[in-house]
Amino acid sequence: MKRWWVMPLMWVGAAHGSVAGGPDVEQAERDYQQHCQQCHGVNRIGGAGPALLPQSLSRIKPDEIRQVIENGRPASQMAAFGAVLEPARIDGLTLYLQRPLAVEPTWSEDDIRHSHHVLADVASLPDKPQHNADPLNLFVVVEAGDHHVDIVDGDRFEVLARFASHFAVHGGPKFSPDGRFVYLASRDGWISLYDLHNLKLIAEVRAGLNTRNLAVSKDGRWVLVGNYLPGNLAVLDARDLSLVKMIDTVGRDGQASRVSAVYTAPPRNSFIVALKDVKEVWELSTGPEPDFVPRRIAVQDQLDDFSFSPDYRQLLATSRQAQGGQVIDLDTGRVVTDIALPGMPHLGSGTYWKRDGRWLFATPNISKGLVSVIDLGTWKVIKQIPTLGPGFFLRSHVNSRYAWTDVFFAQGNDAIHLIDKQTLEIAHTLRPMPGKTAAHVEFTRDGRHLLLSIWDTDGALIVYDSNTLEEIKRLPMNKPSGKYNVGNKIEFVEGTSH
Ligand code: DHE
Repeated sequence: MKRWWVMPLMWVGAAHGSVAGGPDVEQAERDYQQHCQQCHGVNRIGGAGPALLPQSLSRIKPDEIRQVIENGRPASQMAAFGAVLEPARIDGLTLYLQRPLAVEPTWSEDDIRHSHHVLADVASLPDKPQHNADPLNLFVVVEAGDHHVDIVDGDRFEVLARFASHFAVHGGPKFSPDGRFVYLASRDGWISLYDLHNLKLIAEVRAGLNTRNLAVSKDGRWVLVGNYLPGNLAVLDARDLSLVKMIDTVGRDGQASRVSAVYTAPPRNSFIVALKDVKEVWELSTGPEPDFVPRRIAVQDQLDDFSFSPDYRQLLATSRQAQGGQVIDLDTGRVVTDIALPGMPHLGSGTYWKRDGRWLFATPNISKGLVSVIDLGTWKVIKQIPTLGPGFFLRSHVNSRYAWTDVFFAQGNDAIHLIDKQTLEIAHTLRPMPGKTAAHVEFTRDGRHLLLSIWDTDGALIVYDSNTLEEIKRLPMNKPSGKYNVGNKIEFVEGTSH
């Protein structure tokens, strides 16, 4: 799925020295050693600054990499090198950073253990909220523009705390079952444990070099981290993030695989693991005294992206072979049916709701301007709702009559559609800040209000009344991306992401 973000590398690159008119790789390497490695690590795996590996940079346009080298990054330690390096040397560095290392970097159990820091002793902290907001109606908001996280009071819509995160916290912070703790994963592999009662960071560990996401077990004891680099899983103790076990993700046929994503399946008391390179889905029991030995479910194809039925008995997955969706029964491990879905459905961002007593599941589509609606009883597509362009997220709440979706990949991505969950028609199209990308909403715990991101360095979090659609408040923010309501997440409510 990376292809929408990756700019093609125009430089095929000579192994040594420069080619006519091309960049001087050896010079770029010397420049890296002299100017960058102190913060970004001897072999580019990161240090005080983020990792500078192709895996870490693949979503950033080369031009942006160049800009950052030249001008630095505001509100960070990243200095500007425009006055130090000539333009051709900056070009060389830009290209050098996107090249794979000659030897793939490793990250061992010892590396994980050495990176582990406990920053506060939970036992000595009050176990009641030290703020006067409703602890189950807090939002955790990721500000991607300057790598910060905000804790927002979901009744007053005020920021209670703001702290610097590691580089590129991606989707899906997860919570302890009581909602006190939140676990964040950065693309660079850093896992952070934050106490929402005391508004304090508790612990951090680097569980991998390039991480996909994390999941917390139903009982709140374990954190599972899924990595691309190295391709493996790390089981952490949820109390302090200490390493419990590392599991290499190797298929039955011996082939190593990256991990696409990990999820918790509460009714099954297990973690479900999607593997990127082998035709298997894994289930790890999190019951009492778990051994974290995977149950391997053989599937017909590598599954790219998936979601669950409301009872977690079935997996809805996109598969290259089925050219659409595939339904897999998690108990039998069998494919129940294929679902003909056009384009590239983004099942992980899909959501379900009830209509006339039946469960429906709707998914946005990242290559076509439509939202597909599936009847979960028959697995038939009952409606394709045309939108203004391909979208990324879809979100609702049991108390909202609308499902909100964006047109992230379209020219006019300042638009937001509100789909009426009963008529399955677009009821409203809003343009909250014309010219600026609008995407990703999350509802308050009672569903009366919702927060929408304006995805821009000069962006905002806009609070709406979910019934009247009246704008209640605007909080200026720097590229707010995902936001997560504690109550909705720990109760796994209908309409939100799990
Ligand atoms: Fe995400 C969630 C994968 C690109 C913002 N994204 C997720 C999850 C996965 C995923 C597996 C679920 C995590 C969970 O619940 O724990 N994302 C991918 C990709 O494979 C993809 C397409 C390419 C990649 O490089 O990884 C991708 N994602 C992006 C972006 O470019 C976005 C827009 C900006 C960013 O931060 O990188 C982005 N992803 C998000 C957000 C969520 C997310 C905001 C959380 C959704 C939610 O509400 O739970």
